[in-house]
Parts: sequence; structure tokens; C-alpha cells
Amino acid sequence: MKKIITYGTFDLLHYGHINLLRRAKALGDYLIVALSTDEFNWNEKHKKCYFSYEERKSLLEAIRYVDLVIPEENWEQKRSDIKEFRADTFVIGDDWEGKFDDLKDLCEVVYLPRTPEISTTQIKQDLKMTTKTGGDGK
Ligand code: C2G
Repeated sequence: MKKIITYGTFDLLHYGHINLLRRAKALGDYLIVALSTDEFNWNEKHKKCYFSYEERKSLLEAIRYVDLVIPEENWEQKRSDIKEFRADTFVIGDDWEGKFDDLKDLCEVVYLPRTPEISTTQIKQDLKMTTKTGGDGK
């Protein structure tokens, strides 16, 4: 059984995330998602999530491509996660291109093209626009 592992915040889950998860799963048989905790997001990524860890976890667990969700609590846990879960492949979007090549002694490392036109930040900005202008966005 080929095991894949990936990491992320997955806040305001959108089709860019789903595209990533679908392609990651297609590389193997079992997909583990290490989901950034609220503390990790705030302290290390300076992201304030709209949905809590538990809410984001339950959303991910409802996705057909996802087999297991574990917490991502720090930047350093990847090596021990890969060993502990015997992951064959580490996958992440190419906005991280090259950043995790140090894992190549442990497993295959794959950077997948991001879905370019969507991001959680963009969604938040667009929503701010619509509420300000009374919903028609003009
Ligand atoms: N993603 C994508 N296309 C988008 C947005 C996101 O392919 N339009 C991918 C990202 O490249 C990442 C995953 O979806 O692989 C989750 O994205 P984020 O929640 O933004 O994760 P990030 O903050 O990049 O966290 O230790 C690694 C970090 O936890 C990665």
C-alpha cells in the first residue's frame, strides 16, 4: 500500500485544496493529511483561521480522497511523521517548490502545480468587497 502524506491549513476549504488532495491521492493508495493546528497557524504562519482545527478536521475527513488527518504542530515533525506512518511520498503545492527537498532521503517528494486563481486570502478579500458594496460587488 503506497502511502502519501501532505500538510496544510485548509481553511475555508475550496476547490484548489480539493484539486491538490485528489492529485495527491492519485499518486498512491492512502492519503494522510497533517492539518495545521490553530496554535501552529497563529504562532508560526501568522494565519488566523476562520474555522477551528476541529472544524477543518471534520471537513477534511469528509473528503473521499482523505484517509487520515493528523495534527501539524510544528515545522520539524515531517521527518518523524514520514517514518512513523511509513509514507512513501510527500506531496505539497508548488508554492513550496524546493522547500522540502531535504526529505528526499526519506521518501519521494512531489510538488504539484497550485490551482492558480483561487486562495483563501482571495475569498476573504472578495467577501469583504461584497459586504462593503451591499452584495453586488460593484
Ligand atoms: N493549494 C493549491 N491551490 C490553491 C491553494 C492551495 O494547490 N489555490 C495547496 C497548497 O499548495 C497546499 C495545500 O493546498 O499544498 C494546502 O494549502 P494551505 O492550506 O495554504 O497550506 P499551507 O499554508 O501552504 O501549509 O508545513 C507545510 C504547511 O503546513 C503548508
